[in-house]
Amino acid sequence: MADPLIDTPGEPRLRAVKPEVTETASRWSELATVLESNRDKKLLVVLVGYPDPDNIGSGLALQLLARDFGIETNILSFHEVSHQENRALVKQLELDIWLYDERTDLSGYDMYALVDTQRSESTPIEDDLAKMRLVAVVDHHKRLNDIEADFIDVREDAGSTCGIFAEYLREAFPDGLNPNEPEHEKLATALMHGVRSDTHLYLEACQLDFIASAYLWPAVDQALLRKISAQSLSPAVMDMIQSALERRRVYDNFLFSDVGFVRKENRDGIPQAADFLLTRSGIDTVLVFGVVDGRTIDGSLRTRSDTVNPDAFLKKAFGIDEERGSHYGGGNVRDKGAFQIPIGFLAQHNDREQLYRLACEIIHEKFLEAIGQESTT
Ligand SMILES: [Mn+2]
Repeated sequence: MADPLIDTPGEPRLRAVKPEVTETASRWSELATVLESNRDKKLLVVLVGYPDPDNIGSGLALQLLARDFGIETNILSFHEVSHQENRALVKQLELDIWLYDERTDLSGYDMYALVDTQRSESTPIEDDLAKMRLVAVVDHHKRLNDIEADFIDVREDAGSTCGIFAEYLREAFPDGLNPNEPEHEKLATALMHGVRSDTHLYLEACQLDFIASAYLWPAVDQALLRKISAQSLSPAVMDMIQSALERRRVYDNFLFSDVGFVRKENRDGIPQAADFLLTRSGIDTVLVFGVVDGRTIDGSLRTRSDTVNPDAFLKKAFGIDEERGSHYGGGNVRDKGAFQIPIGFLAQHNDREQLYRLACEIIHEKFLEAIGQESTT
């Protein structure tokens, strides 16, 4: 069947799309070759960090693509799905995401894949992973460390990893996903949600994300997509936004704030608070952090500045974790980034408030240094 997105003779105006399409074919066939050489094995998709629409959708896409090679794929997460939208995604689509605990049995897996992850965080299964083969890395984040895998497709200019997977699907299913097949409909809906959510509803999208959406659209369950993307804020997240508002400090067009102690399941309120504060006029860059489960300082950076590069900003501000040999944080080129700093030994301190003040001071100081301001406290 003719692909409406590929030019046909006599329609030169569509020609601009062609180079990307040609390259796509080779990327997918490369990945297909890797999958073929691992036929009938079991694949573990490791979601490092918090599950979000882009990494969940990407994991599902890889699962479906690998199935054609007799590969059984499980998606493993280390954190409970926390953002209200993501919970709705998992619940409404009845997704099967495996949540790690000490009893998780990884025997039987000799290969794994990483999707949509900077891998800035180490996982509790590092020893198991060391024994497995890393077969695929598909991502749009800047790499924090060098990585070796059988197949690597990292495109920093892509708005979403789901968009990259939609490209592979276009090669694997050139006639489109089938809306009458529940698995296809689920996948199309999840990928569409991933693209929308990672591109700020297409404001940060690139051509790849639009082509992906055009391809996915016929198989998307629109009513469900609307339901997933219109979830209301949980009271805990709303309280976090309130704390962030109350504690905000403004330096020119920078805003710095924190949300206090946060339970792991509410951790996604941190980026949401940052998103909200960024809507204040006169502000173009926001950093919000909180202490998660008393163990790590988690922060989010949001910017619409032309000059702030979140990845460079966070790497400069917080530097390198010597122990792991990687940066505490990083981000994409355009608009967001995150960092996580373990509190480690100090977490045993029984005066939580004092511990918090200390953390707050350090982060504040690093932030001021990064924006070139002197500390006034
Ligand atoms: Mn992403």
